[in-house]
Amino acid sequence: MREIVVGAAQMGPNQKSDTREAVVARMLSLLDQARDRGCTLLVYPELALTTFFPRWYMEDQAEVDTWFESEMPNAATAPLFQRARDYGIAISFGYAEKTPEGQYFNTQILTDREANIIGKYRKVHLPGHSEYDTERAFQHLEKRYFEPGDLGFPVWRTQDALVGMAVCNDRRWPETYRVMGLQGVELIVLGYNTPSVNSQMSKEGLAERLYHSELSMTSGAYQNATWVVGVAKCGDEDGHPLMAGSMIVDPNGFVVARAETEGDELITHACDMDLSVFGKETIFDFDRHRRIEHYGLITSQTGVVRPE
Ligand code: CDT
Repeated sequence: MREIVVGAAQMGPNQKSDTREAVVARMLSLLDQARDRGCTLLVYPELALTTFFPRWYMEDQAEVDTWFESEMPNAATAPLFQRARDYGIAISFGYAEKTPEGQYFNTQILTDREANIIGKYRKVHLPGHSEYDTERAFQHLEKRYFEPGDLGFPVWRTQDALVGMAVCNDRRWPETYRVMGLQGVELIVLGYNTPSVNSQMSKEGLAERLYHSELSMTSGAYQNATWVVGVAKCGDEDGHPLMAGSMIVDPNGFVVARAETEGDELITHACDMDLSVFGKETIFDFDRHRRIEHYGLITSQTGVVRPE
């Protein structure tokens, strides 16, 4: 059996005033728990090291830069890499990346069990807006602070499996899963920071938000016969609630582990990679059943064009 014991390290809130060191201390505690439960891969959320800073409008680039990491590992995260290496646990987490060329991305990395970074993914689907929006209950300025990812949706071979990554809003787009599905992906790991209410429609509350998140991940898993692990940063960040709902979804689209709290919480599952084989060889055997002659609009057109 090709098994990866996956841990989803849901994190409670990071306040604006929290230092990277304080956050990493909590990540280390989750790593200790993951070791006790036999994990070989531990997944943390999007922007794990900081608060979800795109809710704050900033004009001073020097201030914006304080939320970004210009190298990884760095002084604050070195203890996490060191302990992951000691335990032989691969890790994946999200952070705001500033490149040496001065580009800014919403990034997630994947290591092997020796803590070498073997994969990097940069968020493709950036939600929100780039200028201050007076119509919203709160801001979501990802389009202001990040560029769309430039690495596509690669898949890496590690721990005898094919593993891909996505970040938050990416999980709502079927293209995300399908591009990795076409590379044979067996496990997709993703982190998210999702506000508990819709900033543009206050009556859309927590229940709907949790439902849409689950719907997106379970359908992506089923339609591509892959494991999906979604990990939240959640709880109240400086008065702004983020939803929880971290889960591990099997290749048939069933939730096999689910977080129960809105704080630091580890959920785990021994994921059999071979569970994806049946779906990939039958109903979702892309080679036999896909009809690409009818899919051209998906890559030639971005928005909706209605007939006259
Ligand atoms: N972080 C992130 O991508 N959050 C979005 C919120 C969308 S509302 C502008 C999400 O899809 O969960």
